[in-house]
Amino acid sequence: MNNDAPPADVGLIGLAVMGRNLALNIADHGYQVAAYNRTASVTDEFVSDNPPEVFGDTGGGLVPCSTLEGFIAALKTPRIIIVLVKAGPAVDTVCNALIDAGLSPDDIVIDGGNSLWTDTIRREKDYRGRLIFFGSGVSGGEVGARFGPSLMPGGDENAWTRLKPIWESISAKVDPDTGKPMENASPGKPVSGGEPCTTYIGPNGAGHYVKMVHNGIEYADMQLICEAYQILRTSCGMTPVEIGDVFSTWNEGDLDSYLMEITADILKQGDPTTGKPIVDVILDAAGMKGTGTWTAINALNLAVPAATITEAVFARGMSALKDERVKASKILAGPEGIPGGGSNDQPSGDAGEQFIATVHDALYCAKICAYAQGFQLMSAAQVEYDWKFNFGEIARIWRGGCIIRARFLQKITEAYQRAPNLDNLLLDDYFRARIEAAQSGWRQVVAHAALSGIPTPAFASALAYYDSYRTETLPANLLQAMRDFFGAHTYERVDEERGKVFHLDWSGDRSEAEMS
Ligand code: NBP
Repeated sequence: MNNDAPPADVGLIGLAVMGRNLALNIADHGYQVAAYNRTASVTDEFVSDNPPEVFGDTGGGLVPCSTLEGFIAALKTPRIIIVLVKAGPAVDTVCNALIDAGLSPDDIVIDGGNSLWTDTIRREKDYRGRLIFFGSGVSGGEVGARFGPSLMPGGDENAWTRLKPIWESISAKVDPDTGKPMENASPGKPVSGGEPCTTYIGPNGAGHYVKMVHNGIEYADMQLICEAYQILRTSCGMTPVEIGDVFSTWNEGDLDSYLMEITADILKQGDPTTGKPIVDVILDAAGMKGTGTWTAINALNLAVPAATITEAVFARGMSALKDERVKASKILAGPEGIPGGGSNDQPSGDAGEQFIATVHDALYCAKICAYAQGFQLMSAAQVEYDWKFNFGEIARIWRGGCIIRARFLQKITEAYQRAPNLDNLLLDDYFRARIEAAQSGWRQVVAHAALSGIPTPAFASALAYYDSYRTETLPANLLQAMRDFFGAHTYERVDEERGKVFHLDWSGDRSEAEMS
C-alpha cells in the first residue's frame, strides 16, 4: 500500500473483468478506491495500467493494497467495501478473511456478483454483528461496469443510505425526457445529469433476486431474437447481413434495444479467418452460467407460468446436445419429409416484406409476454419472501446500463406508474392494444414455423401463455376431476365459494361430499 495516499473512500476486492471496470468507474466519479485482488500481481498490473492521469481532474484514483490488513487500514471508517469475486464460496472466503483482518461491525460489504439470492439472505443473517452484508445486482457486463451499469441494491436500508451517493453516481443515466440511456461517458469524463439507473430494491436478497429475474428475461429476449433470425434465414433465405439490416431497421422502432443493436452488428460481421459470416462459423451450442436456470427453478417453485423464460433455458440445453442433434437430423423427418424441417417455399418481393413484418410483430408480442412473465414472477416472489417491490422503479432502472435496456422499458415504467398494482402487464391498456394490433402476425409466424418444422419454442410458448391467460375456462376442470378420481385430491365447484372443496366417490356410488 502507498502510505502517502489519503484514506480511500471505498474498497474493491476482486479485480477481474467486473471489479477492475467498476473500480475505474468509481474513481472516475472522484472517489479514491482501495483495490485488492487475491493474486497480488493482478493488483499491481491494474494500478500501473491506470495511473492518476486516467481519471483526469475528477480527483479520483486507485490505492493499491497487497494485504487485506493494508486494505482495511486504507479505508475511511465506517468502511464501504465492494466484493466482485466469483459467485459462490469465494464470497464467504472473502467475508471471513475481512473479519479476521479486523473489519468492524458497522462496515458494509457489498456483494456485487451474481450470487444466488438465497445465499444473500443467509449471508445477511450470518454476518450480522460482524459486518453489514449487502447484496447488489450489477448488470451491463464489462462496458456497463466501466461507464454505467444498472444497479439493483438489496439489504439494510440504513446501509443503503450510506451507499446511495456512490451507487447513484456510478450507475448508468437515462435522459428523463426521452427515457433513453445517455451514453457519452469516456475515461475521466463521466456522464453528468440524467436519472440514475439504481434504486433501493428491498431487504436482504431482494436486489440479487431482481437481478436474477433480469437475467431470466435476458435469456428469453435473446432466444426470441434468435428465433426471429432462424425464421428469416430458413423461410426467406435471407443472408445474415440482410437480416442484420432488417434488425437495424427494427432497432429504430418499437424493438429498439441493446440486444437488437448488437445482434444487427453481429450479423454483419465477417469471420476474420474465412470471410464467411461470423455467425456461420460459431458452433450452435449455447453456454450458460446459471441465472436463467435459477429463474426457471424459482418460477417452478412458485408455480408462476414463466414459460418463455423457462423455454429459453431449455433451448440452450437443447442446443448443447449438438452431437445428438446432428445424428437426429439425418434420421427424423420434418414436414413433407424435409429432414430437420425448413421450407422450400420462400416468400419474396411484397410477400417477403409482409412476411418480415409478421416476424417483427411476433417478436414484439412474444417479448411483451416474456417481460409480463418476469414481472409476474417478481409479483409472486414479493408475497412469498416478504418484499415490497416497486415495479415502475424496477423497469425504470433497467432502461439504461443493463443488457435488456430497451425503449420498451419506458412503456413498462409508465404502465406501472398508471397502475402500481397491475396484475399483469398484458392488462395495461398500451400493451393490450399493441398485442391486439400485432397478434395476427404472431399467430401466422408460429403456425408457419410449426408447419415448416422450424423450432420456435419461445415464440410458441409466449403465444400459449397469452392465450392461456386470456382464456376464461381452461381444461383444468377436467384435470382436477382426474386428480380427484385417482388420488382423492378434491376439487372446488364453480357454483360454490372458493376454498370449499369436494370429493366424488368415483369407485363407489358416485355421490359427492364436501371435505374439510
Ligand atoms: P470471476 O467471476 O471470473 O471471478 C474472478 C475473481 O474472483 C478474481 O479476482 C479472483 O481472484 C477472485 N477470486 C476467486 Br475466483 N476466488 C477467490 C477467493 N477464494 N478469494 C478471493 N478472491 C477470489 O470475475 P468477473 O467475471 O469479474 O465477475 C465477478 C462477479 O460479477 C461474478 O459473480 C460474476 O458472476 C458477476 N458478473 C459478471 C459479469 C460479466 O460480464 N463478467 C456481469 C455481471 C455480473 P484471482 O485473480 O486471485 O483468481
